[in-house]
Amino acid sequence: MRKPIIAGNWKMHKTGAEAKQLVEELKELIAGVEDVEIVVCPPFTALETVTELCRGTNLTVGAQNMHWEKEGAYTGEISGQMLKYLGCRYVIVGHSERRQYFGETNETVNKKVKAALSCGLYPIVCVGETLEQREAGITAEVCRKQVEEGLASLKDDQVSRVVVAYEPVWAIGTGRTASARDAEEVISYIRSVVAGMYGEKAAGEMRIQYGGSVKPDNIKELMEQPNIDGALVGGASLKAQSFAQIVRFEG
Ligand code: G2H
Repeated sequence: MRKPIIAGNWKMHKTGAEAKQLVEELKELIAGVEDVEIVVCPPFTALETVTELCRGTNLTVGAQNMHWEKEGAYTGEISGQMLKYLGCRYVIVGHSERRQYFGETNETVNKKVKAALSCGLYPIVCVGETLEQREAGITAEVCRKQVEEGLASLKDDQVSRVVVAYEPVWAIGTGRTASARDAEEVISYIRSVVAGMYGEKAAGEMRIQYGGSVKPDNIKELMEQPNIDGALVGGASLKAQSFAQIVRFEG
């Protein structure tokens, strides 16, 4: 059985003080939830505060990006080891905003995924098509390529530690959500691509989330789909109340 995973991607929001307030509110609202893995992904500057506050609770912490090298002359970058040392468990890799604004490619995604796994982090690897690609009928092809290249040449025992987030770019922050049925269709296709790469067992164990304008009023239907194992939540994770409702699959 795959344990559902709901992750909040705070993007470039929340100072340390604001992060503290949000986590303190959230901790109360999600107390006792054990059947869902709950992750918050603050910006780098709030990670230390948040990991401290989450220690010993049912909340785990992820970063939003990392570099693939362990260390070196890479001004402005952060390594997986640094994140691990802070107490992060997850790291988001290849979010569409990083692909769109910061030149992330399937190749750099693959390097980051491997680096994350080798230092004990669990990568949340984002894939998804643009509106133009969807309208051109190439959603499956785009997602297949992102999965095949992004998850290329992993060791067999690493595959089930990867989480994939299917995030159609046209649904991100736009208020437009893919219908639960459309999301399920692409996600089950992604699972079949993973099966082709690493076998049915590994694909069956891998958790695949949906992301893109997830809110309390659409989480229940999304989670009812057999292949959707959770959500990567942006805007609605910035308020404790709405994120807690999503974690509880409550509309
Ligand atoms: C997609 C998502 C979180 P939002 O980027 O990764 O953001 O829920 O605001 O669409």
